[in-house]
Amino acid sequence: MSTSSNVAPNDLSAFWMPFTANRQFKKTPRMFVAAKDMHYTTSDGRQVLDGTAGLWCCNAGHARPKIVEAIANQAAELDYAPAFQMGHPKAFELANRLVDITPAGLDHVLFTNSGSESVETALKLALAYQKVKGEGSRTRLIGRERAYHGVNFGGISVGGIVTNRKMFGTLLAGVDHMPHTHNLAKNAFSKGPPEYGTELADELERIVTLHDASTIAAVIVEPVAGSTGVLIPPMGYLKRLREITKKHGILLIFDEVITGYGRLGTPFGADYFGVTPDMIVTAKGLTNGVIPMGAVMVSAEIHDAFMQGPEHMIEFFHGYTYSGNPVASAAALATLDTYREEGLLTRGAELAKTWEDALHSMKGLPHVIDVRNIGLVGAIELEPIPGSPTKRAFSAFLKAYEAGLLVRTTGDIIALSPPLIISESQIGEIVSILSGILKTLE
Ligand code: PXG
Repeated sequence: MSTSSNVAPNDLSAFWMPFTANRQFKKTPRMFVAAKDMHYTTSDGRQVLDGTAGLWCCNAGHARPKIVEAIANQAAELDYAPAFQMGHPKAFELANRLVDITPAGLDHVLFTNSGSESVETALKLALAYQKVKGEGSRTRLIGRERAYHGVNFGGISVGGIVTNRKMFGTLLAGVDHMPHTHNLAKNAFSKGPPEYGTELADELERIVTLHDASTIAAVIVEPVAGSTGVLIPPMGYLKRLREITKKHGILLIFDEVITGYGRLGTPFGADYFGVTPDMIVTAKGLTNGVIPMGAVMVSAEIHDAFMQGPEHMIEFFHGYTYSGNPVASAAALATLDTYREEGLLTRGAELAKTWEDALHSMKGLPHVIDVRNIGLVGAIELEPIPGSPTKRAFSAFLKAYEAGLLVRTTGDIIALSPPLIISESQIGEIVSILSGILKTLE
């Protein structure tokens, strides 16, 4: 048996790391030991510029004083309150604050602990809503190829990631997928939403015709698909999805785990694209990544449909031990304060042009087959090494880390999503480090 006294502090074998090449990592570990504002400090004492806001979540940068203080105070004052049949004021305050910044009509909030749980919550709510409305035949869920909706069974079922579909059995039944919208032949080096592909939304009509609208509960999409490589929707595509779903009585769920809380230069992707879904799924930036928490914002129509029957009965049979946890709620409130005080939910719009120009200066560098951007998100897609997909981008990631820059890679795509506090000169730094590396890649 291991105890804290007999495990060497540098023994890395026990922790089976998530979504990580464990053997590669443990041979040459990369450890962060501190973080402040735009930088991480490594265990060998180097500063690394955060080009990815952690994992797309530290939108206000690191170790922000208000958030740190709120967490400490809350832990001392009220550490935990039962989430079921009991309440505490900060969860209610937080829900009100979220409703204030969410598009009109999304008036109610359910809390979770992660993006994955927010996705499951939204999918279950969609099915239960159709049931309480008397449309219980609407059991089908529609997702999209190359979609990422977290790691749980509902999310991997509506998601469109081949490894999930290959590795984890039969998944949920009754799910269909729209085609993804990524098309380099037509759209490479687009600035902002690409022009070609709006009509791909009409694939939803085809799916509705195939299954009949009376069997379909909801469609879920990421406004911008993040983790499969920053796939930006064609102009007008999301509006068209909204029209089709409305016409057929199908709920539209936006998974804004990445696009929420200022990433596109607007509070939510829904604002950027001018499309209001029936639910918005969030997490990550809600607490600046500091404490795990997610939130699902839902329409009054959905909420009200459940508020019937005897008043002592639970209306929606779902929730987590930590839904609206006091310390997480305090962290989220302090995060929203920080966003408001520093104008961060719209700062991305002010920086978007500088960001766009900086990224597109990498067009023409070796192996670069696309550069794309929206708000404060960007991607550089590389030509894969023949026979060794992902290797070229992974080696760019390792070299960037050595050179003092944190990037993310997925396949042969380098993704960038810095904290929204980034300065123009730090944008320049990202591009100059990355350009240097791209020139040296095999
Ligand atoms: N939906 C979307 C759209 C996401 O991007 C999740 C759900 C799941 O969230 P949780 O909190 O359960 O991880 C995500 C998460 C990356 C990366 O670098 C992306 C995510 C997570 C970690 C890394 O692409 N997205």
